[in-house]
Amino acid sequence: LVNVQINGSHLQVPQGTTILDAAGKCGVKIPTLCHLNLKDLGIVNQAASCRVCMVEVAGRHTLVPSCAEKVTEGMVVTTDSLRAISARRMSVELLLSNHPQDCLTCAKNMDCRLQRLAQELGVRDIKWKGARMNYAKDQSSHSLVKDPNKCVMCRCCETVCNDVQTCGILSAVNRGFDAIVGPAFNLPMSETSCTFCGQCVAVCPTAALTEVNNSGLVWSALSNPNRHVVVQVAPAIRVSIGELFGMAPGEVSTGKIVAALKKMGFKGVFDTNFAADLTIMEEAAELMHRIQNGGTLPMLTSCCPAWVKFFEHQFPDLLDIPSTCTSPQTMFGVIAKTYYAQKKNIDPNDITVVSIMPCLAKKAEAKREELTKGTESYVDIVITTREFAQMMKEAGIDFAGLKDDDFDSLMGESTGASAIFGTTGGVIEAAVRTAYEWMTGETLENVEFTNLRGLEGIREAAVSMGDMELKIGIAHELGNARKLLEDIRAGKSHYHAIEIMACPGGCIGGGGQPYHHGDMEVIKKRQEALYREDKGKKKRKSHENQEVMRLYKAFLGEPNGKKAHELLHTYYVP
Ligand code: HC1
Ligand code: SF4
Repeated sequence: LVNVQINGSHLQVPQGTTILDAAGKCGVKIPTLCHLNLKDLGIVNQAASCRVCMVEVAGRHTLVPSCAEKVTEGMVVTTDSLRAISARRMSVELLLSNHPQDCLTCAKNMDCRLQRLAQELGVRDIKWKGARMNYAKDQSSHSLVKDPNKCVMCRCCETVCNDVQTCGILSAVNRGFDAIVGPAFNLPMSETSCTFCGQCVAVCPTAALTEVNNSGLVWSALSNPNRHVVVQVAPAIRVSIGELFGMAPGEVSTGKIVAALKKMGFKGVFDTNFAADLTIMEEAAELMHRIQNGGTLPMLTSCCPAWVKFFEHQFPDLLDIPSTCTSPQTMFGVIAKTYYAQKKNIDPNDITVVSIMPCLAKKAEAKREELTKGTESYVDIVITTREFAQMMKEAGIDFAGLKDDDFDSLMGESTGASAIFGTTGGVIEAAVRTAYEWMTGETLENVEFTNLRGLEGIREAAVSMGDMELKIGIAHELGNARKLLEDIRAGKSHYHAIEIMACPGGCIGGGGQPYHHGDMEVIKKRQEALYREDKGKKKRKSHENQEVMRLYKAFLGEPNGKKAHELLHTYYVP
């Protein structure tokens, strides 16, 4: 242990602790901008570029960045001297001198760490008025917008993209005054191997990286009397949206979401969980078929669109191993424009399907050529949790005060199996519940496969199914997925089935969720809420979903059968 003194407080901390972390231990908050510590992953953004966390160390002539400087025995640190505070304020002023001043209309207004710092440090005037960067915005993708003029070179996005996701899309480009973080050669994002996972957006402190905002499209569809606008809500939204209305992380607000959507004028308010149960019917059937007929194993889940992009870009030689099932989002869109349209006697061309997703990659998924029919999509508009919350604020909806309402029927019923889709390990647990009963012919009494749960990046478990031991692998975050894929490529994988989700914790940590700033405690709370939701359901296996069973009987035929294949399965493109 090392003895240090911070603002007069004496404390002992382990060797190797930074001044910033030591200060935190004695309740001294040092402001930061570029600091990002993904503790659970052991990944820290090492940039130390913003110079906001400068402090005084006795005996040193210059101030030091507290995020990068480690404590030493007997160190005496002052964080609140006039000199330290002035230096900090000057760093922020310098950043602001080259930053667009459109805070009032900025996508990150009230959610921007630079803005908050300026406010906390009492910056009222910017002494330097100089040249400004003048880059064009990159709006080439369906998922994210990159505005280099708002880049503060904190490198958080680069750390997440390279070290966590191993995608290597973002790095420092250009020099000196023109330096920004972006793709090599400043290529448009749509021309890179970006997966659109949105984790760079999740950690960007400013509006240099934001989502493509589709809320205006939803408002116009809703106000068009000729459109029959229906909406689906992803599993992960219900355990996070409350955070944007002052509720605690992990409060479940399914009923309030439904009530809000009905107030907003949607003609049908449905549940992606219904489609998740449908996905399990197809995926469990496909897994059984592969096992019983010597098909390609392991089978990989295919519901996460960033993961799909990742394997298409990085492992084009393995395109036959993912399940051919489309995602629940897509399955919902397909069923809405076929079965639902027929049942309700509505021309599918008059239906607009809106999705509320925790994910930026879902926006791109909806536009994939093979998932659209002709020029029309099955899913027309995708908005994130954040956009949905913003829309409710625009509409003056008092979310926290809403009375619970129920999803509409035909595509509104769901089981506990689908509730857990939103967390890492949930999709494979849901698939196992159904595959177990189908393969053994026995009733599964204990549906909770706790050995599949947790938040470790890579997990494995074996589940006995009659004579067979089903070996399962699970990974979340793309860097972990890469490891499992490399084993498969090298012929070293022993799994029958693997679940992969691109974001930390699965969809609960998606790029469209309330900003979690890398705090896994928030993600843990959202995860616990999903397991509570599952526990509270009477039906906890996807094949017990009566609306799904009726859909097969009246329209689809057999799971994994001809019609189901035509409508609910896809292919992958290198
Ligand atoms: Fe997900 Fe999925 S769970 S991908 O994480 O399979 O986005 O929530 O909607 O489609 O159901 C996301 C969440 C979501 C799909 C489902
Ligand atoms: Fe990298 Fe994901 Fe951001 Fe694309 S969306 S640049 S893959 S972190």
